[in-house]
Amino acid sequence: MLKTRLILLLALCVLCLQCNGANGDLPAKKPENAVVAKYGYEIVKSLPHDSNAFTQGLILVDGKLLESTGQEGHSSLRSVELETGKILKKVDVPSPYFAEGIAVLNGKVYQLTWQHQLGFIYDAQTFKRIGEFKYHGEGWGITTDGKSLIMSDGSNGLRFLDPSNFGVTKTINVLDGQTPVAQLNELEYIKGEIYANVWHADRIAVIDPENGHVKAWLELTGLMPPDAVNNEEAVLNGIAYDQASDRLFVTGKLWPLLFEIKVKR
Ligand SMILES: [Ca+2]
Repeated sequence: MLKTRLILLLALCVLCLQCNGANGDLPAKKPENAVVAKYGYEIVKSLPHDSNAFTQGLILVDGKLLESTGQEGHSSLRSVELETGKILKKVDVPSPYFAEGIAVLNGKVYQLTWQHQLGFIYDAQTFKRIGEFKYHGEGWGITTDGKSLIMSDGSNGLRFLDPSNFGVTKTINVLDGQTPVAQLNELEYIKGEIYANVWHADRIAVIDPENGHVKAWLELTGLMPPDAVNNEEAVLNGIAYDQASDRLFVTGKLWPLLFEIKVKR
């Protein structure tokens, strides 16, 4: 009897090992349309923001906000006091240019323009214009991983540019599962991930810079009450990360407020 039980037990063990051999040796394949994570938010602080600023680029450098504003005839590069929204320094971008995103790398501000395939380079301290650069297609958002400039152009592609010659070194296609995420707008590189506004969406894509996969959506619905803005183009656009204090700020075009938020994962 004991012998029979032992044989049965042995047979069961062999079966289990075979099962593991078939399914356990390889990592489980991720479904192609796996639902990505959704992150929530908590408002840490609400701060004043110029409700005439058509925000197209937002970054935080040395505790000060740098902001690029768009629209022809109203475009600018400005330095803004974080706590008060007071404009500390501003240079206008003349017509016909429509300014877009900005990034700071090695003491220089790089500013895109929407449809002129031309970017401007400024000294980050003085805002003196010290150069220009060209690119194909439209310019929407721009950020940096500390080596490359990374730009969006309204499609689901993000281009990595070599800042020494503005050549494209890599392009990633941003996908939510298998679905392209087009109209990527203002960008921010945060701790190895790219955060991207999507034009007219109340959420931010958190993107893997290696392969373009959307790792999560930061859902920001309700951040700015709809009745607080009176323009259908007054949409969420503007992400700034302060590396020194690990703080995250977001705003929108023509929004009267800028929010420090905490991401709830
Ligand atoms: Ca940004």
